[in-house]
Amino acid sequence: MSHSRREFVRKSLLGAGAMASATAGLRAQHMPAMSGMAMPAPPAARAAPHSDTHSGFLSVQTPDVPALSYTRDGEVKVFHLVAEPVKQSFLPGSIIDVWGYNGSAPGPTIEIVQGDRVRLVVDNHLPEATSMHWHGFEIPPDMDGIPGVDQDPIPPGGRFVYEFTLHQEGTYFYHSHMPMQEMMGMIGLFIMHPRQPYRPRVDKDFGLVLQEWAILPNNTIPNSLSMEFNWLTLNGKAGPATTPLIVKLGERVRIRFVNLGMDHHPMHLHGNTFYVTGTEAGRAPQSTWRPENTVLVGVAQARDIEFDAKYAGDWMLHCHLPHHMMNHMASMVGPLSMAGHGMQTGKGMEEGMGMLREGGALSESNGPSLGRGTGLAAFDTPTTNMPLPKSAAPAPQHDISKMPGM
Ligand SMILES: [Cu+2]
Repeated sequence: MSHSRREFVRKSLLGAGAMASATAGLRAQHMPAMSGMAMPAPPAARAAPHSDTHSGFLSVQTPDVPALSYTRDGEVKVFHLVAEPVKQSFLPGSIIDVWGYNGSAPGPTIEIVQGDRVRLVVDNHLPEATSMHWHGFEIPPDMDGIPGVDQDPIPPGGRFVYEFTLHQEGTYFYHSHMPMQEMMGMIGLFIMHPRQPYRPRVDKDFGLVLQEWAILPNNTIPNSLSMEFNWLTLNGKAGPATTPLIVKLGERVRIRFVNLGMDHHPMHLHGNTFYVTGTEAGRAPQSTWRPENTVLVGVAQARDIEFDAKYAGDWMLHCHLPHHMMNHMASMVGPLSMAGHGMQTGKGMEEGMGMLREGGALSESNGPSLGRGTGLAAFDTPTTNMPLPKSAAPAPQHDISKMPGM
């Protein structure tokens, strides 16, 4: 291994079983504030790259998700979010129609410093009403964003302006408070930096939003009613299109996970031991830290992990639910589609939710057609979810009747 090769520990974020090798653009932080401007910067300024610090604090990097810059109105930091349809590339060639904010799903990352007063202008460019909830924020109820309780829904073409002072610190997020809009992608990270930096300080700070989607064959629109999901994305990307988190050997690293979907995700890091240092309610007391390598990130939760990058190499980071380790349930596509079963466009709610009408998954009628094949049955199609060398390629079809003992 060359010296330069050893200098870097490369973290590969993967939702599937293949190693990602592409390096990543890392996101940056806010534009310098422009005093006296109450209204948001134009889109070009919002997308502009930033340097590596944020008001003296280390900025959180959210690969593949832009930062949201702000303008100033006196002491108030003014952010502008536009709820709108987004075309999100989960993988090259898989362009999915989702909903998000400012052209991104998840929405752009907001960073503030504990004690800041913020104004959040939310415009609704969706074809239906929406509202914005500030998850876990200790703010007045009329700013909590619950339609029918705290405010009227924001109609299509409408605007609602939220404004409050934030005394908390930690990993938070914003999301639409319409459940089916949550399942269309409407969430974004909201980082509250503490007035005094956490100890020990980290050298790299990353944020990852976990989302899952049910996208039926030949569709580009997620089925938000489905109870079964076939895509897991990290910051809107499925492995191997996820961007590796690049750190130097010896650096202290923080990764902030946020999860909004129908499943909890046990996020597992290879080759390293970490400590859970924070939840969706801020920093955890050091007395509660314990060594782990898998952290369960429940729905609507945030978990911060920290570790010292002591070991050079490409280390996989993935949800350990076996189905969530596959892209698009790739190893099941062949047998399912060959047998003519599985979720299909235009079917009823039960099928869409993975509920079977013709007996259970292990029943005589469904058993052979659901789940993966073994390569032995006549209708099996050898499938794989990664390129393999010829010697490891799936075997050709067997005639099961000619196998020994049959
Ligand atoms: Cu998972």
